Amino acid sequence: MLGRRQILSGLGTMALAAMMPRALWAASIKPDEASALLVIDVQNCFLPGGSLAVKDGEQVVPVINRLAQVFSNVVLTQDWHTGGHISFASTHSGKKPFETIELAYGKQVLWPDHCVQGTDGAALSKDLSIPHAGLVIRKGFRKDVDSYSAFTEADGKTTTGLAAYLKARDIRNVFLAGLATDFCVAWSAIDARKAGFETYVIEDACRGIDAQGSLAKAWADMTAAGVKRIQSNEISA
Ligand code: VGL
Ligand code: ZN
Repeated sequence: MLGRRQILSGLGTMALAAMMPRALWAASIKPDEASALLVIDVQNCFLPGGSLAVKDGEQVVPVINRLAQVFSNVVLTQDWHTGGHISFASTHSGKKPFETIELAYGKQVLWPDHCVQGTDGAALSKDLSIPHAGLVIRKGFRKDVDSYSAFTEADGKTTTGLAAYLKARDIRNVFLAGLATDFCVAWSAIDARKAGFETYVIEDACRGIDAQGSLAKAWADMTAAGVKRIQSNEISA
């Protein structure tokens, strides 16, 4: 049974919590050896001046650089397409960027040419400062299959090997940041859940493309999959 004193002090804590600025209560997640930060596609093509620039994309870089310092396990991803890739509008006659087509594996949004293997556009941002990152995983490198997800290609079955890598290193918690929230971050987060990881998307460390409501839909899909939506100030060493 709770005594009167405990009930009163409990109420006091609740009242205090209601009054405190959120930032003071927020810092509650401490990444450990079983946690990894996945930095998704912080590449020139998705940054200002790039062929598929995400609005305010450059703003994620300082947030990610700061976050990375509290993770001993960091994986970077790189969208890495062939020339003439199936996801490029220019590959399909009469098609324009942001239109969709039906492929054998389902609906494919068509994009401007981006992240072609070995080009400057495909390079990771030079402003990223994460020298301790242990792995760079490339995806979407087969001409006829896209891969928003860092875990599984768009055919729904070909693995990148990332889940096995993380499990072999006893990682259980995956935190995601990068570009774009509604495509590569969301698909990676949902696949991380499917692979059994506790999964957190750090909202202010991501920016979205938001084509035809895709950002709201992505958050709804992520929430339904059990992905947790957090802010960078909730993470501390
Ligand atoms: C991405 C569209 C096409 C992403 C990659 O990184 O979110 N979006 N390729
Ligand atoms: Zn791509």
